[in-house]
Amino acid sequence: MREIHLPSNSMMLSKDFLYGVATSSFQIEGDRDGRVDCIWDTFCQQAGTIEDGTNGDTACNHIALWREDIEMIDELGVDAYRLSISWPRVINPDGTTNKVGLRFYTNLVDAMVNRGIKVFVTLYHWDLPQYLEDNGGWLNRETAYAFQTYAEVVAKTLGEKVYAYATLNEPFCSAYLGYEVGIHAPGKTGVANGRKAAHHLLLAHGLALQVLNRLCPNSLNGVVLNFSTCHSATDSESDKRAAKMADDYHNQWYLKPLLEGKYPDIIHALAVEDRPDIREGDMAIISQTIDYLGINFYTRTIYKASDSNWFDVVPPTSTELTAMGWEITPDAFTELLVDLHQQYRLPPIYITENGAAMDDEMVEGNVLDDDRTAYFHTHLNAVNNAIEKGVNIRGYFAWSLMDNFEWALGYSKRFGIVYVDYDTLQRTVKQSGRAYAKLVKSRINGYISGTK
Ligand code: GCO
Repeated sequence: MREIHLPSNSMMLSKDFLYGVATSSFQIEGDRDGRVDCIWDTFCQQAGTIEDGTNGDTACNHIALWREDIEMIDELGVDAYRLSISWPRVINPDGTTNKVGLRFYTNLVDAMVNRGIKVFVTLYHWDLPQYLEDNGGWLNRETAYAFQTYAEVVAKTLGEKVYAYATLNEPFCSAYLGYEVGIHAPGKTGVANGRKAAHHLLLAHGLALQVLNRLCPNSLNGVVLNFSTCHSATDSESDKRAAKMADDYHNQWYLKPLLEGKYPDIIHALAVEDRPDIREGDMAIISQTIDYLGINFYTRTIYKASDSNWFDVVPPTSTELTAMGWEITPDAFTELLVDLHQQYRLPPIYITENGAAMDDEMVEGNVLDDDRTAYFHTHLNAVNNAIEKGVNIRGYFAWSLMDNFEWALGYSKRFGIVYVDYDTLQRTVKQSGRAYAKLVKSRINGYISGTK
């Protein structure tokens, strides 16, 4: 069996470094009857949106099987579980709260805390209530204020039992994929829409952060961003410039406002009508201090200059790909972390997602996914390399606890360290899950000599 090894002096082998597993509400919960519709329910009903024509009606049926799932998390021995709350399971269209939905999350969090598992709650992992989308969704500034109200309900209910709150997961995906290129819900398109949605999401983050800091000052309150390092296809000046523009447009567009209160300069390259409407005070709300930054990383992206003075994606040339067709690039992970550390005054970092979809096969009750274990091995070592270069990284979450609904790709891609049989919903820990558990359990208490 393949294993995950770190250098013997790695601080990631001490219990000061936190290990967890991550999921999100729409991807695992099911039980559509227990909540109102979200934009993904609507999107799934539209022809041609989801590769395998599936939806989230049942998913992993986690709402029914949550006790078993907690048991499984506990058996893996991880320190923390990162989950998201379904906004449409908590707030009804008339503004009243869904008591059953709220009780579900209270029970879940209590059960975790009782087992000594730290809970990381994400408030928004893309499942916007459809009734808000009907009023414009993230194109409507009011949605940011509705999010603040929802955050208050959650913070009052779960309070400081939650170790860490994240306001948003990957606003890049919500804004760009959902409102600019339309491959995610709600399927809208256009630069103006994408940039407007991004601004309202960032505003929503800031407004929710105010509430979290007021009601849960002892929880860690932050946000989760995804990054793909932007590499240039060639050494030509125009391609290098294109890669830099892509980085500004896709990565820094979210981080710079949060940490420095301004958008990157590429905003000036946009037509005036495509720029977001930034009102007085917005950037101050957006750039309040966060306790931590969650970073999600999967792969790098290669760019070349486009004819229109913009940037184009170049497909990977490497043969080392995951089942998503994503290049396996652990060095780019270290590079990303070190670059961000050099560029910004970063708060403490948690790697809130990292993992790989692979073509898993269940053979006689086992999934021998050495390829996924190898991915974890190289990427955890990449994190260790960044720590050695001075980046303050406190923890790592494997994406994902179990196979689940992979958005526009439906159930066709498996990211789990636990296999889910979608006919029986039976869960089986994969070999990578055992390797991860072994690493987690091998840690020792306290300080490791030789580390900073
Ligand atoms: C994301 C989301 C997850 C995905 C995962 C794999 O990072 O896109 O947080 O919901 O399932 O990233 O694509």
